Amino acid sequence: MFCRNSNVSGERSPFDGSCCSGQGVAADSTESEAEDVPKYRVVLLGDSGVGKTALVSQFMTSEYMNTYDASLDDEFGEKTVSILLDGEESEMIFIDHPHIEMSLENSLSTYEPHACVVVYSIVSRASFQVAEEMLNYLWKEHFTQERSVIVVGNKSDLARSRTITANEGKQLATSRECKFIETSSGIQHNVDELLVGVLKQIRLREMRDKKLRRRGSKSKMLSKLHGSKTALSLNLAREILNKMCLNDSKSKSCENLHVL
Ligand SMILES: Nc1nc2c(ncn2[C@@H]2O[C@H](COP(=O)(O)OP(=O)(O)O)[C@@H](O)[C@H]2O)c(=O)[nH]1
Ligand SMILES: [Mg+2]
Repeated sequence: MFCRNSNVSGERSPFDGSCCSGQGVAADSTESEAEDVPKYRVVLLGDSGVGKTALVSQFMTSEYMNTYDASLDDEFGEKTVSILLDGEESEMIFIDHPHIEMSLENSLSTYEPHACVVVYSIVSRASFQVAEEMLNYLWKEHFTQERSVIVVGNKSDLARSRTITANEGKQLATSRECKFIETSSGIQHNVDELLVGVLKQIRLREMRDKKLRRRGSKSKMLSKLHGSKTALSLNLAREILNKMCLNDSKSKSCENLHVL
């Protein structure tokens, strides 16, 4: 339903000059290319007034946006934008409902988002507490472990009224295995970095999950070969693998949105 093919510049077909640009498949490939573009749902969360809507509006002006390829569906609080990053196109659907309109539980079950962006304002302790409660919920529901969650301290331009230090934000994010970034939609600070970071996190996680699944099915094949006692060692191997990934990610900075 979000399919559009309005890349009017027509400059960057990934098949240009490759063996796949043969005329015989041209008509079909346009259609399948459009269908092949992955679509990711991102839910914006956080107290009222922290700047969620302002951030999403800024995303629409990003230099990473595929020109003229954005759709606004304000009635449902959804904005779709096509992003070109590392030569790959992805469609991102930002879901931004007013805080009081939809519960977090409802948002998760309705949209099954690929990522959540939890925003607080660095000048509002109350909004930080709301963010903390939301992160606790996401943690309890295993969302932070299974999907991407980015904690955002917005309004960083209001430095003199700051009540939440960057360290507090980082600590909150790290304790819940999330990424962290401070932004200002007012002066466009780190807004593009956030947009790209969210997409990067989703892609990295997808790649990791694929790898783990592949390894899992390999181990399954091996376990068939080696008989039933391998079931235990398969589980053990999976656990070790998971721990390795988690340790790996913990040792890296929560502020680097380009690694898991
Ligand atoms: N100074 C400053 N004001 C901001 C920033 N982002 C949003 N605002 C203002 O904060 C208010 C609430 O923003 P809005 O996007 O509607 O918040 P939402 O309720 O979370 O969607 C508006 O008056 C915005 O202009 C920011 O980065 N810096
Ligand atoms: Mg809003």
